[in-house]
Amino acid sequence: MENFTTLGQFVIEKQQDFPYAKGELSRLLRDIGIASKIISREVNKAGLTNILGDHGSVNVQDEDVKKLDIIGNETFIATFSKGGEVCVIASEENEGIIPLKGTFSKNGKYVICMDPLDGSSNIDVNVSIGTIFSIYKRVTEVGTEPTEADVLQAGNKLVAAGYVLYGTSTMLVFSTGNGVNAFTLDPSIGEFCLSHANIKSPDNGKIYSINEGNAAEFPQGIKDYLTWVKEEDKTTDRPYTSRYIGSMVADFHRNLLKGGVFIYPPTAKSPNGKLRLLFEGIPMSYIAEQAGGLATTSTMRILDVEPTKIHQRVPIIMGSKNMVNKVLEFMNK
Ligand code: AHM
Ligand code: MG
Repeated sequence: MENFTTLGQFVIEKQQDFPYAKGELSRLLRDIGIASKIISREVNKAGLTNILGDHGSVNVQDEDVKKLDIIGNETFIATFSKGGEVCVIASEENEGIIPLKGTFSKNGKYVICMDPLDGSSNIDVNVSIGTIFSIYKRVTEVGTEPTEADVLQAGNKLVAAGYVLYGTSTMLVFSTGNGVNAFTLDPSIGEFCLSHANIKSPDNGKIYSINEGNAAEFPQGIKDYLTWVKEEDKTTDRPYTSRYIGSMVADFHRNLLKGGVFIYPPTAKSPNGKLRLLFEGIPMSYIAEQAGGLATTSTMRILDVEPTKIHQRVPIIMGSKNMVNKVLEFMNK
């Protein structure tokens, strides 16, 4: 028997560490694992849509071909709808909240916020994409209909959060508030197996990830930081290295393991940046902090921002502790 720990085994072993553990959160994480495997399968055959038919067309089996982000959204909603643990979902793909059908919407104790397929502009070119999720306890009474208040919760109320990276391997990374663990999908047995236990992000690094094409519109502090990272200086190991995939999960994951800073700043056109607080900012900040890093808007901790709108945006500076602090030094000059 090979010596590995599957996601299911890990969740059972660690159940006592989970906040509010009564088996429901464990089942919820198992459901996320199942939905991710389905999406992973679909992502792996995405290139074949050109053979089988594009979105909006009919494939050779006479079936409508759906866009992968729609498949991702429907897969997660359907999986949570069967589980019974969730009362309401907010998804980047839907304008408003999605109360689950039947008695679940009244009796489910948990709330999900998710971006089912982030970085979707990368699908067509076979580049890594991801799923991002957050889990909260509901704030409305169990037994009543959930409301928007259930999804508009600050990150400091999170019960768990994480992401799935569909890369060279498929990897599920999550935290329930006791550090960060990563599970890699072994396709030969169809299981997520623990591959990176208790991930700690290096305090220092030399990777910076930002869409520098927008530099003309960045705040002066970010412009100055970008000049600084390119200067030559042996004592601080500069110049730094620029890496930007344009897929937040992939950019974040690389920086988490290697040390780096991910920045999506405000621009003149988008004063709050592009990324969404509920679906991207909060869950990724939670993982960053749980791994020993930092995540800030430049003026406050992202996990302390009180959401007022489902699709609210937030400026983001996140990653290795000392690198984030260095960016802040420039922002506060
Ligand atoms: P999406 O939710 O529409 O996929 O957009 C989010 C993506 C992130 O994955 C990525 O970090 C960012 O958009 C890249 O944006 P840009 O192309 O402006 O650099
Ligand atoms: Mg997104």
